[in-house]
Order: sequence, then C-alpha cells, then structure tokens
Amino acid sequence: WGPLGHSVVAELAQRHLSPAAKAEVAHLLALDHTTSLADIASWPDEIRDDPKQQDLWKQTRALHYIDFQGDCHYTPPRDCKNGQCVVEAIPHYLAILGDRSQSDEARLQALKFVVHFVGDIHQPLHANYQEDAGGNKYQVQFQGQGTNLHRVWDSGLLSTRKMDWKSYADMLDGEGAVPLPPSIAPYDNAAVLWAEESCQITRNIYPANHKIDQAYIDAELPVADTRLREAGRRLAEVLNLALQNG
Ligand code: DCM
Ligand code: DCM
Ligand code: DCM
Ligand code: ZN
Ligand code: ZN
Repeated sequence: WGPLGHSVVAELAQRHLSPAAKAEVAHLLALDHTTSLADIASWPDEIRDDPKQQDLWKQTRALHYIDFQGDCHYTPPRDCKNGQCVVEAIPHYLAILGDRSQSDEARLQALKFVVHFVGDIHQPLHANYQEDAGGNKYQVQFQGQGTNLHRVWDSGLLSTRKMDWKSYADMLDGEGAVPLPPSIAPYDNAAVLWAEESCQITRNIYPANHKIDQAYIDAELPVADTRLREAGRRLAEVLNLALQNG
C-alpha cells in the first residue's frame, strides 16, 4: 500500500488495542515524539526510498512482499529464501517487539516494521504467484494514463474515494460497518495464512484488456477495503498478544 492504505490499517489497529498494548505502544512512540501508529506506518517505505539511506536499509527491500513460486501454497525455502520475505519478517519483528530485554529503540523499530508489513502482506499483489514482480510488470490504463497494476492496488484504487486516512478508517470501522468474521489462524505463523489469502485474491484481479475502468473499481474497491479491515483487526490482535501483561 501507499501512505493512505498504511495509515488506514494502522489507525484501525490503534482503535482495537488492548489497554496494555495501547500503553506500551504509546511508550515506544514517545521516543519518536509521535502518538499514533498511523504516523509511523510508512516509515519502512521512506527509509527504503531515501537515496541517502538506501545502502543502510538495502536488506529490508525484499521484506515488503513474497513471490510465491508457482502456486499459492507457502513452501519454504522455495518461496522465502533465507527468511527474506514478508511471511518471515512479521514473526521476526514481532519477537523483537515482545522481548522486553531489548532496547526501546530496537523495539520501536520492530513496531514500525510490524505495522507496515502486516499492511503490505494484505495487499494482494504483495503476495503474488505470477512472475511479474507483484504486478509491477503488468501495464494498465487507469484514469487516462499508463501505470501498472501494482501501483493501482497500492494507491490508485484507494485514492478514488478521495478521503483522508481518518475518514477512511471511520468509514470502514464506524457505525453500520458489516462485522468481520472472527479471524482463525490455523497456522503456527498466521502470516502464512494472510499471504496465501492475498495470493488467492490475485487470481481474480487482473483486468480484462489491461483497462482499469469504473466496473473494475466498483468490483475491486470493496475487496481492497476488506483487506484493509482484516489487516487492521489482525495487526491489533498480534500487537495485543506481543504486548500483553507488561
Ligand atoms: N479492546 C479494548 N477496548 C475496546 C475494544 C477492544 O480493550 N473498546 C481490546 C479487546 C481485545 C482487542 O482490543 O483484546 C481486540 O478487540 P476487537 O475484537 O474489537 O478487535
Ligand atoms: N515520519 C513520517 N513522515 C515524515 C517524517 C517522519 O512518518 N515525513 C516518521 C518516521 C519515523 C518518525 O516519524 O518513524 C521519526 O523519524 P526519524 O526520527 O527517523 O526522523
Ligand atoms: N514489490 C512486490 N513484489 C515484487 C517486487 C516489488 O510486491 N516481486 C513491491 C515493493 C514495492 C513496489 O512493489 O511496494 C515497488 O517495488 P520496487 O520499488 O522494488 O520496484
Ligand atoms: Zn506495493
Ligand atoms: Zn512496503
């Protein structure tokens, strides 16, 4: 996702933190003089894309996504060499976040990565099985311009709502929102399930004749919204678990 999607996911999670997790999150964010998860949710993209910092953070590039090799069934190490993919990055940083023997600085950095990567893994094209770099190589026409399918899903689709992240989060989580079914993760690492779900969704989101028209937006925006809601709810769940009984 772009900044809008990441902030929406973070804001939804913030609203569902347990009292213990909320207090610990506030304590860590205070180190950065911020108060809300939405403020830090895009930090891993900012450091990755900052030319002055790229050497330092080079090894984090592959952690934003997973490229399934052939099918949507997670098969390590086929799909995740040396643990360098989003499915393994999430439990890695959650463990640091939950380890109170680590420094607050290390735990804050881990929090930023967890918030961001739980968002990214729910962007269907961040867990793709087609050999097209997560849709980056699939060119499309959108709003009269050439772009690629990955960018449409990162930001173009969500931007058609013309809402800021707070209003977007209110819309998804406010009065009248259809309840989400409870999440059940039948895996040791829940991120496996989330990535496999994303991969399945990508089977149905390649537009006919490379055109993103209104019918495509009407059909796919609700899919994107549901992924944002699931990401927000699940992010709160893993944070509540990692940060319980301080
Ligand atoms: N929670 C809370 N206060 C609220 C709403 C939720 O402490 N007003 C906590 C309870 C759960 C967690 O957040 O531990 C997840 O809540 P939910 O099931 O609403 O996502
Ligand atoms: N930050 C942000 N947007 C910016 C600048 C900073 O979201 N334009 C966030 C990223 C960091 C935090 O604020 O998590 C402070 O960053 P730092 O102390 O590294 O400058
Ligand atoms: N990306 C992806 N899958 C890939 C390669 C890249 O999901 N196989 C994502 C990471 C970034 C975006 O696409 O969000 C653009 O990546 P890059 O800047 O590395 O081209
Ligand atoms: Zn992306
Ligand atoms: Zn990212």
